[in-house]
Order: sequence, then structure tokens, then C-alpha cells
Amino acid sequence: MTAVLTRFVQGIEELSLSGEISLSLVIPAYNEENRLRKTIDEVVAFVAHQDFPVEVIIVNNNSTDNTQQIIDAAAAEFPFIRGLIETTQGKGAAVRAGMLASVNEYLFICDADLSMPVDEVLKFMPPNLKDYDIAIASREAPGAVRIDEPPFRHFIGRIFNMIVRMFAVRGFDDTQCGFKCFKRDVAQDLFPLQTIEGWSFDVELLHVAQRRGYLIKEVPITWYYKDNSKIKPFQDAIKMFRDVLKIRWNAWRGKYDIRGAYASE
Ligand SMILES: Nc1nc2c(ncn2[C@@H]2O[C@H](COP(=O)(O)OP(=O)(O)O)[C@@H](O)[C@H]2O)c(=O)[nH]1
Ligand SMILES: [Mg+2]
Repeated sequence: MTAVLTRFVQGIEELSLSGEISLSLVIPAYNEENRLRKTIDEVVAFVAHQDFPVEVIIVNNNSTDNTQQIIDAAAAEFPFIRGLIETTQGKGAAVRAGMLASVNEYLFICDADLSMPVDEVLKFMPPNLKDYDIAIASREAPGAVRIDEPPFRHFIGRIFNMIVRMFAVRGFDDTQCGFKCFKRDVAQDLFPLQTIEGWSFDVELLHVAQRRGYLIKEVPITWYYKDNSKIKPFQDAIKMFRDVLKIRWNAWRGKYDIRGAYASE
């Protein structure tokens, strides 16, 4: 298997430069020692079955458990896996670091718990899906399946979606699913403008994407609720609401109209 995997890595540079299909999976990981190893095994099996180059970037920030050791062991074993350390805390900060460090054509954000089976990544790529700028996984679109989600958690999600629709992003039933694919040039345009480092970073990116007229497609997925969520329902809900208002404030101040430059706080 190592020979096959090495071939993928060797192909990465030539193919990504020529605009052929290639994939970067960006996995934010915070205190994921209980879930990450299984995810890595499933991702490795997925990569072995693809005939295009894949790189996997796992971004840790300040985990206090054995997450870093698991990442280091995986990176030592598989040449297509890279570990990254982001010192600013938060899922948004970790994802931004990973996306800006990616080298491939299709840049895919992927939660460490693989609540969407990794094979479904192919739904976001040619030949299954093309001609888009951003493709977002949806647990609400027709055809989506949600498995084992507690009703309360679903309810909170629906309330947040209402707020998002009212203030920041029009027309999508699910902006918060942890699986999204960005075409490379779109990611390079949007991520430098991201100011939100916590959970609502995706609302901000989609808001800016809509302002810029990017084509966003929804992809219905099968989604399994996984225990051990890092979200603190009350504390994070308040913070997420504040972040949505911050997006409006930033927009009003013209922060999202900057092109080709890093936005500062
Ligand atoms: N690097 C990093 N990743 C984070 C942080 N907070 C959450 N994550 C990751 O974000 C993803 C989603 O987290 P999870 O707890 O499954 O959230 P939920 O699915 O929305 O309940 C997982 O891959 C987490 O490890 C953080 O502060 N830093
Ligand atoms: Mg999860």
C-alpha cells in the first residue's frame, strides 16, 4: 500500500499545477484523542481507493490530550498526511490555517469525528459535482439523512439557522455542517478575510461569498450524530449570536470589500 500512497504524493505537485482534480482534506482537531485515530484509518482507506492526489492536513491547537502524538504518528507513517499547529484557539482559526496551507484544487473541510462518512467527499467533486465555487454539506436539503441526533440539538440548530438567515447568509437551510468544499482560488480569496476564529467562521465565509457572487451549492449528506461534541450549548450559542452580529458590523465597515489583502482586527 505504501507504494500506492507514495505515488499519490508524487503526483500532487504536477497535477495541482495543471488544474487536474486533486484534493486537500483539512481536519481541525482539538482534544480528539478518542476519535482521531479511527478517523485517520478511514481516511487512509479512502485515499488508497482514489486515482487522484490527496493530501490530508490535520490542524491541532492547544490540545491538552494526546492529539498531537496521534497526528505525529500518522504523519510519520503516511507521506500524504501533514500536521499543522495553530496557536490561536478555535475551530475557525484552525480551519483557516489548514486551508491557506493546502496545495490542491479542491479544499475540503472535514470534522475529526467523520460524522459524514468520508466516501461522501466524492459527492463534492467531479464527475459527481462541478461548476461551483463552494459546495456545502447539508443535513436539511432533500435527500439528506440525519441519524441519532437528539431532538434538542436539532432544535438549537434550527434556531441558529433562523438567525443566520436573518442577519448573514440568505437561502441555505444548513450553514453549520462541518463538511465543505472550496475551489482553491475561492478559498484563497475568502480565508484571508475571515475574522471569526470560533464556531461561526463558516457563516462569515458564506456571507462574504454571497457578497462576491460566488456560486454555492448544497450537497445532501448522510450525517451521524456523534457524542463528545466540543460545543458548549449555552456559552457557545451566545458567542455565535455575537459573531453573527459582528459579521454585519464588519460588512457595514467595508471589511469584506477588501480584495487581495489580509484583513486585520
Ligand atoms: N483545532 C481545533 N479544532 C476544533 C476546535 N474546536 C472544535 N474543533 C474541531 O471541530 C470539529 C467539530 O467539533 P465537534 O465537537 O464534533 O462539533 P459538533 O459536531 O458541531 O458537535 C472537530 O474536528 C473538532 O476537533 C478548536 O478550538 N481547535
Ligand atoms: Mg461533531
